[in-house]
Amino acid sequence: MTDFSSIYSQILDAVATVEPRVAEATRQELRDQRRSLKLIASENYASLPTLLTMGTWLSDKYAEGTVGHRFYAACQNVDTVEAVASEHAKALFGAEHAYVQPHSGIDANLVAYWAILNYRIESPTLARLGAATVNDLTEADWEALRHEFNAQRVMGMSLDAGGHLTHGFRHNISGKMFTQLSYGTNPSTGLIDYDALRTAAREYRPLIIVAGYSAYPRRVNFAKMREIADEVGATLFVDMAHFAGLVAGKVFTGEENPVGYGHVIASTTHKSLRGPRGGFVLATEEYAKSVDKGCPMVLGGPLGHVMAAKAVAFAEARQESFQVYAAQVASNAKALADGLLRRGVSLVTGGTDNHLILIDVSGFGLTGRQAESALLDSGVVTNRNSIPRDPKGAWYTSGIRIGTPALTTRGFKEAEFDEVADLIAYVLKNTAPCSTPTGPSKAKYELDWRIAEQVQARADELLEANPLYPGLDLG
Ligand code: DSN
Repeated sequence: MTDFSSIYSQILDAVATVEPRVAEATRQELRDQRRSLKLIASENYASLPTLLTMGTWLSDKYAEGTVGHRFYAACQNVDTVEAVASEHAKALFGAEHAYVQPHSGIDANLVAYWAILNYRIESPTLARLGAATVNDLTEADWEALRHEFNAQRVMGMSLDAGGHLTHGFRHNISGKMFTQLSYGTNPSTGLIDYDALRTAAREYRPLIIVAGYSAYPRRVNFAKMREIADEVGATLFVDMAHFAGLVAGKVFTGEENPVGYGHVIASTTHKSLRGPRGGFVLATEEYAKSVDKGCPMVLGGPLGHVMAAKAVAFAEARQESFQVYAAQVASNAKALADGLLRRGVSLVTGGTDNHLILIDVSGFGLTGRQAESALLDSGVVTNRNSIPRDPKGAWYTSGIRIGTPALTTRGFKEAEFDEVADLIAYVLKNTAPCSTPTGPSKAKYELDWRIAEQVQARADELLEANPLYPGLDLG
């Protein structure tokens, strides 16, 4: 059996000879993660082989280009690693093409956007002008092409409905490079209203429709999204960063599986998919060549060590045990939601059918920021998040987003998540905003320290019964 304790102790001892503060912060991070109920919906715990794969000399190699077509010499080993990662990604998702170079989710989305612009705008323009590459364009043609890029329209889910910054939000480059119209959710059901989306798309005629979310607790019907995209001549781009693990683990099948419906699909590797921090893009054959232009279009040189870790994580996700894990993530989310509802906690859409839950904390008189801090004091790590049409805005918010991927990796099942629901409800019911001369504070709050300690003690019991990296002992 691999002795991870000895491996990591030696690694950290070596680091400490150069910079002890970094070695100590790394040790402390493990202690902290072991001692908290990690409910951040976008986080997980990668396997130790995946983590170890990132710490090698593959990091030292430049390899701009694609497999077998590099702008640097001596890339044979990075070629192997990238080819293996792509092969696993294609097999795992049943995709026609996989590009595993993106360094993060935002990078993956940028690759996707520029691939779509390249395929839909640049290539036809070059063909029309009889040019082989943009280098053959006159200055005037090139100027006109730049205007064409900037004139394109995108429709994505609005941030407060659960969409992501990269889906056209004005403080992200996607909101600056495209004209955009966001779609929301139905005010009474909280669900995506496909009929309203179809009507808006017919009128708006976007080049791209973005499907996907980071804070929507429900599944998406990608067949319907594709039908709408086809009707208006749009490319369907799916951002599956949050739920890639549920796709890989075959929890989302049929019309809920974006593969086969999205022309281009981008994702991170480190959320429900449980890999290293990074991104990747899947595409149909027609978009493949454009996607492969990601580096140097918007990406720096590929990270060989991270692509290697992606290959390991994809290989892990192809094992049957990953399907058991993914099913448990969804079942645990349902148990957590039911437990919260039973204890009088209000949930956006009234529940969940994916891996995440959005709690509306306004009924407790709290902002999301106060709830996030009070829970953190008690050893429960969450993040504040806007709810649809949130009157408190994106800084204070009225919501808390929680998810089950990380604690499911530790072995939590439905019964443990019911206990977690109890802890969350207990903290929220016992937290109150501080008063100020102008009314209740949006940031300051009161929570009896004895309650916080009591919750941490109950959390400790759950955490000790489900250890993180069992057998890894760093002294
Ligand atoms: N930060 C990620 C999340 O928490 O959803 C997405 O950017």
